Amino acid sequence: MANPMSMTILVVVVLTALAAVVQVTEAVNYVVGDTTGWAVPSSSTFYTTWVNGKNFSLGDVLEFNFMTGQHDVATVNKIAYDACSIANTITTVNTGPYNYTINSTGTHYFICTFSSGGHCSGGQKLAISVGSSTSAASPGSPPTTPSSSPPPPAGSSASSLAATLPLVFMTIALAFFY
Ligand SMILES: [Cu+2]
Repeated sequence: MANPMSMTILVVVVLTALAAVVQVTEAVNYVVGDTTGWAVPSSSTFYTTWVNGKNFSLGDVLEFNFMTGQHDVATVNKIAYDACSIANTITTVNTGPYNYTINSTGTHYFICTFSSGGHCSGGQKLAISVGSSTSAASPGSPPTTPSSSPPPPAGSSASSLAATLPLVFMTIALAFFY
């Protein structure tokens, strides 16, 4: 018969296992431009390059690091993004650093409106594509090509479960032996 101490250990281990599984779906925090931050980059393709290989999801956070008064972060549509037009911004944040939480799918466009769009023209512009799942197609790839779809993601959550479940069962067994 399990004694109170064993039950306590059991509860702790089960909660720890659950926490490990939940952690897999935790939001990712991206520092835009990494150490460059949110600035006029040395190359106009800098932020396009920064985006490459990243898989943005709902709930992830984009951290725009900039000095208040030197840059801003404006959300715009594709037309304004392409043209670096500052006439029709959707939202503008003037205070840095700014944490933007991704709350919708689709493509999100950001520019700096400083210098009448000159910062944007210099490359201070960011476009990210947000899929509804982790297996979302990369931006620009045709959506209807099932033959090229990747194998079902052997997700980290599955492997995490596989790693933690034996631990849980072992503890349950121990709890009954002691
Ligand atoms: Cu700027």
